Amino acid sequence: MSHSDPATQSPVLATNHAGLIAPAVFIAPAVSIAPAVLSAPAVLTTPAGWADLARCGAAGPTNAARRPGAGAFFCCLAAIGLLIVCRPAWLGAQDATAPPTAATPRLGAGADVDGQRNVAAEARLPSGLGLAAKYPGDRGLAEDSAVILFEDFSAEDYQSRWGEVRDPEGAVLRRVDLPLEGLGGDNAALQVTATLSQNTGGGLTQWFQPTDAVYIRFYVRFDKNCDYVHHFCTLRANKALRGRDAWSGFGGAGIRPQGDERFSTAIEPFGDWGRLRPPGKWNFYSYWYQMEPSPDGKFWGNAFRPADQPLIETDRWICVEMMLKHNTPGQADGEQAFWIDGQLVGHWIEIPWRTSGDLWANAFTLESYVTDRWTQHEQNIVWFDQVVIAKQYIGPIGQ
Ligand SMILES: [Ca+2]
Repeated sequence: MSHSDPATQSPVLATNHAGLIAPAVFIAPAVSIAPAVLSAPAVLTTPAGWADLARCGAAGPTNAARRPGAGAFFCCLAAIGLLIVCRPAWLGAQDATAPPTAATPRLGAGADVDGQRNVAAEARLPSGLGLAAKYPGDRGLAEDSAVILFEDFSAEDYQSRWGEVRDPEGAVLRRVDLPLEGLGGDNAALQVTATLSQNTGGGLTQWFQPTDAVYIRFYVRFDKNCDYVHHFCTLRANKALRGRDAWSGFGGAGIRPQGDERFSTAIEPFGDWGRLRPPGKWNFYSYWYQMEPSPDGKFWGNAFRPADQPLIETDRWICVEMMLKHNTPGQADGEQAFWIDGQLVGHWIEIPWRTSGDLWANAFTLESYVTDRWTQHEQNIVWFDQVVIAKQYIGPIGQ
């Protein structure tokens, strides 16, 4: 569920603090390559880090006064520390949490919690059947030149096709026999079981060769007893496909991104802080360099929610598709959209995702991350299937 509770942060951030594991290779779809990994240092420049530095600087003179002969040295050190902490404009430093100034004019707008800027009704994008309609049961879809990644969980070693697997104690992810009920395809699906007393759920992440407009389609089925879900399926922009920079888009919960560092958007169930029947209604939860601050002054994901949406149904397969179009650096011409069962439900334009043409959405995480304080059920099960990343609108499975 999307919200601004500092007590419940992204699992990825926790992973970062514990020590990053980054993929050393880009793994092409449908090609199994053992994921060689390397450790990357967890060096994060965050406002919290700056605050720590400020506290150290303030302590300097006090300590110096207790050490004859060292006073001048520590005074100089404190002065340098204060300059770094204050970061005056002539140093050229940027404050990651400061709102845009006259020097960095705001492009576009922030959150859209009541769907005022949703242009889905204008039907600027396709809907209904799409690329997948040419491949009944998704058979052969993986070979289409527009497809970047295809995963139907038909292979027992499906995890080898993903760059990162989060499966605590091996108790979360399970390949199960659960047909798509008349939609065709194979019978295998991915079950994600989050157990409150044991884990926060889990999922899969894959890095992929980026494209200007990226479409991601998956089928999801919420168990009838599935409670609120905190975070769901996220598309992230990282500075690179491999090594340490492949993780620049992860973590950073509550922090406004730099425009050349990361942006992200997640399609998630929104439970309205326990007010909607679980799992809630669909919304986007997005981070970008000109996002709006939350009432607590931090930068939690900005929500994009269509008005008048029905509650998400449980106990049936739902076709979810999301699209992100990159902006031209310096212009607010980026977009995002999502479809439910082939119907365009949310579409937002004029989003300035990035400042750099080198930054691309290049990692997708398929997961069910459960931590919300409103979540009461001990076991929360979600199934996923028929995951496709493509350069064009994919649409539901064709018959
Ligand atoms: Ca399948």
